[in-house]
Parts: sequence; structure tokens; C-alpha cells
Amino acid sequence: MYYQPEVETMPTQRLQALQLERLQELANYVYTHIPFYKHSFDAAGVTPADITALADITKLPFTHKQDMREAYPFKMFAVSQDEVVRIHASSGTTGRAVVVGYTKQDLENWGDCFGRFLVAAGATKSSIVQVSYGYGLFTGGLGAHQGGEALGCTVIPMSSGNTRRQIQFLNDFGTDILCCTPSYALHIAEVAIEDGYDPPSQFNLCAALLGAEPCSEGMRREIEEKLGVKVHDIYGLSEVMGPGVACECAQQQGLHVNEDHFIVEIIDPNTGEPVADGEWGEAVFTTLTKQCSPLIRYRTHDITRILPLMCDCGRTFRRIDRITGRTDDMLIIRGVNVFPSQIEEVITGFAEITAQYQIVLTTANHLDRIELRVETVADFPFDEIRALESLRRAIAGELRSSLQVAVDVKIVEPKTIERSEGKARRIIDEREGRQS
Ligand code: DLL
Repeated sequence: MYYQPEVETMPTQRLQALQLERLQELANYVYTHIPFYKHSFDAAGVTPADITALADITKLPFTHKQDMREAYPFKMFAVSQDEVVRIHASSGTTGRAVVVGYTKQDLENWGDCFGRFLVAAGATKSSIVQVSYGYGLFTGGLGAHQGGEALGCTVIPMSSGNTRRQIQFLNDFGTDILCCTPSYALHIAEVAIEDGYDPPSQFNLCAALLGAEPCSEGMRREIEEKLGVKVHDIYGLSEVMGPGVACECAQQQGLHVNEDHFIVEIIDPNTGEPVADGEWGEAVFTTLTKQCSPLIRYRTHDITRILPLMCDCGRTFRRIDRITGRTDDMLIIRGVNVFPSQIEEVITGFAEITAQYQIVLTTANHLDRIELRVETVADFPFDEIRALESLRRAIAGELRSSLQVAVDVKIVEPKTIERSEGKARRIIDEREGRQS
């Protein structure tokens, strides 16, 4: 039921005392080991000694992705090179790569954090865990891998891709737990069904730990039905740890943050001020135990909120709601703010189309134009113009009434939208002067 019960169910007061102790140590540690933090604390007029209560965290300056980029490659490392045993890095397609280092202890903590997720999803030592996140500089593959090994599971290091082989192993090895992105899980399910499998009755899967991208409730239900699994949303980011930051328990009502390792704050992204529990805002993380790449108040740009009530599962770690999107993903369609995940939620309500979609942004007469491409399920009568037109109108109408947005809907033939083996590319930005 728990991987580390004494920690995961720690009474709130004790947990907060532990967090404060660790935060004070961390403030000292970064101030004396990372010049960037010495400068930023000095510029903000704050010293480590000013942290006397957890609420004092707001006195500390934020860390931004740009700060990490400027520190490329190793200027934010707090330990000497002989203590660094692993490096991960972001792809760097939109700028310099963000490089994050790990000591042996960092890797051990990471394994424990992910081990907790596996146990929350029902895994035991005898489980077979198929890791179909990409291995490499991306944290998904190796992060899930060491969680499985920490728990003592049998880990299959599949990485992403080679979908038919994935399916063969799911079937032949009797995999219990699948770890990959939601869009890849859906793709695996579709290909398996196309190849004549009935996953719920033929596969032994009981849970899937899916994350690295948003997944609407509609998409979650579709994956659960098609694969016959319970889907647990898992959240993390390379800068903070990788997968290991927060995960849903069996209740599937919000993601428990590993609060002995991280402090989560929710702020108003415009003012930087904290918002009340239950209010939506940007998640900000402080790492409490990282040795190589510790971070103070890292701005994630991910939108979520704290769920104020205690969870029935007995874990005392607070929960964040599922990430609805990123502040930089928000589309403004004729003045209305909308996240791709909200569009996904609406379209997954239509049985005639799949959960695969793309949002194409173009410029027409100096105005943004938004086209939503969706594809029909294989048995939809695609050649019947009237059926197609009435479906198109129904989708556009539902988007208008639920989200108040007017979107051009284009229905395309089955299997024509690009499938993803990692994070899905949902937005194609072809607006003048931009590229995605
Ligand atoms: O995606 C780490 C990860 C791997 C998490 C595997 C979960 C599973 P990055 O590539 O640095 O790291 O991307 C981090 O992905 O800031 C979010 O915008 C998004 N993201 C991650 N998990 C979720 C999720 C990994 N469960 C960025 N729901 C984050 C929605 C997510 N978005």
C-alpha cells in the first residue's frame, strides 16, 4: 500500500517541521555552493538566516529556466565533478539545453520517489514493469527504470518506439505495469486492437503510470477501456527531478507531491504572489534534498492548484490537481483563453472521433486562425458527406457552447494524424514569424 509508510503518512506537523529544517539547510547550501544563488539572494536582500518559518520561503527569489540556460553547462552544480554520476538534459530545441546533474544519493532518492508511485499504483516486488518512456537524456525512461529496480520489480527497459514489439512483450511477458506518455499508451492500444488483440482480456496489465504531457479525463477513460488498466497520472520535470515529483494514488483525485523532497507553491503567474489553496495558478517547486542541482522556487509555468482536503488513501502529502496546461501553451482564440487539454476534453466526448488531434495555428489577414484537426474512428462512414458535415457541426457547436470558442474543425481520415511515441505534438504553430 505504501513504499515508505513512515514518510508517506507522516503527520502534517512533523512533515512541516522536516520541510523547514531541510529548507534552512538548503538555503545555506545553495548560498555557499552556487554563485548564482549567492548573487540572487544578495540582490533580493535576503540571507539564509532569514528563513525561520516555512512561510519565509516567499522571501527567496524565483529561479527561471533562463537562469538554468545561462548556467550551461555546469554552473548550477553544487558538487564537484567527481560526485556527479549522471547527467540529464532537455532537448534544447528552443534555446540552450538545461543540464541537470545527479549524485549517487540523488539517484537513490529519485528511485525511492518513483518507487512510491509504483506502489501507489499497486505494484509489488513481483510486478513486471514495462518502461516505454524514452531512455536517454530525457528523464522518463531511466527515472521509471530506477523506481522499478528500487522496489525490486522486474523491469523491461523497452524505451519508446517499436510498437509491435511493445505489444508482443505486453502479451508474452504478462507485463503488470506500463510506463509511457498517455498519447503513446493510446497508440499502443490502437495498434494492438488493429492487430486483433483484445487487451483487457489478453494482457495482464493492471496499471499504467502515464505522464510527461497533459491527459484529459476523456483520454484517460479511453486508454483505461482500451487497455483494461487503471491510469495513474504522474508529473515531473527535468529541472526538478524528472518523473518522481507527484503521482495519483488509487483514488485518482489529484497527485500527491513527494513533500519530503519538494516544497510546492502555487502562485499568480502575473504577480508572483501566492494564491489560496484551491485557486489555480502556476506551480513553483523547491527541491529539499537534491545535492547536485538543487533549485529554489523554480517557476514551472505549469497550471494547477492545491487540493485542500486530505486524501482517503492515508497519505498526508498534499495533492495538486492534474496539470491543465502551461502558461505558455494557452491559446487566446478571439479573446477567449483556452488550453489544448480543454479542447481534448470536449472532443473525447464524441464516439465518432479518436482522441488524436492537432491544433494548427495560422495567420490570415493579420489575424490568428485556429484549425482543429480530428480524425474519425475506423468504422465511421467517411464517404458520406452529410454524416461528416453533421459531425463537424456538432463538434464545432460543442466547442462553442462548452468553451465559448469558435474553431474551424477539419475532419480527416482515420490514422492520418501523426502518432507519437513520446510527447504528442498537439499544436502546430504556422503563424507568421513563429514555428513549432
Ligand atoms: O516530462 C518528466 C516526466 C517524464 C514526467 C515521465 C512524467 C513522466 P520534461 O521533459 O522536462 O520532463 O517536461 C516537463 O512536461 O513542465 C509539464 O509541462 C509537462 N508534464 C509532465 N508531466 C505532466 C503531467 C518530463 N502529468 C513538462 N501532466 C512539465 C501534464 C505534464 N503535463
